[in-house]
Amino acid sequence: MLLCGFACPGDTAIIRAIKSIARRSPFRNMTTRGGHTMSAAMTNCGHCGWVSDARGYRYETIDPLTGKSWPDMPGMLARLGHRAAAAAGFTDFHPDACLINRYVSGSRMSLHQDRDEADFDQPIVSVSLGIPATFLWGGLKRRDRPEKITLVHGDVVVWGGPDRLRYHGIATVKDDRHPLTDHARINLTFRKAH
Ligand code: MD3
Ligand code: FE
Repeated sequence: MLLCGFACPGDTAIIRAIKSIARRSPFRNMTTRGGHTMSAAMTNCGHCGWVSDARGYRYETIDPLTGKSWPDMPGMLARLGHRAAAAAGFTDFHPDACLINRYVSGSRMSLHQDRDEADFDQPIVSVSLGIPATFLWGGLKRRDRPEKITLVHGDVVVWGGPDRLRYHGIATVKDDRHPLTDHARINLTFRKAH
């Protein structure tokens, strides 16, 4: 379910919270198991955070870059994720992880499934901020031709039920400017990892 502009009220507070998180756990370009560097920079907040390195993908309670726990998920962000899930009919969504992706011109995310979470009955809530991007919404098989959906500042999408394991990605981001994020797109994904 696409909730257009759901995150617009409070957007400046969200950006401020992300800057505070990134001072403690900086954005970094993680590597894949295959040794490729991801073009989107990432950090996390919450009890656990998504990490990728030569050993693969997983959730960790310690940020490997700092050796400390990930920054707490601000109540304001946890409530945003909870409210969006509820608006889409998912009650009792209490995220324990929030992955924060930062894209600039040339960044992309290739088609993948999100399968590192314990319970696929729990939805994922994504919040788009800053410059627009073309979201690629595929099917349950990698070869299914993805639909293109433009996501703009403030859009929130709730992915659950039969769509939870659909392949998805972000097409190469084009340069643009937004008053709150300058040349970047920031995407938050609220997850129940454990
Ligand atoms: C559809 N991020 O972090 S969010 C990711 O915009 C990721 O940064 C993209 O894919 C981004 O894993 C897309 C939207 C999203 C997230 C999870 C999904 C779409 C999804 C899970 C199932 C189906
Ligand atoms: Fe994903």
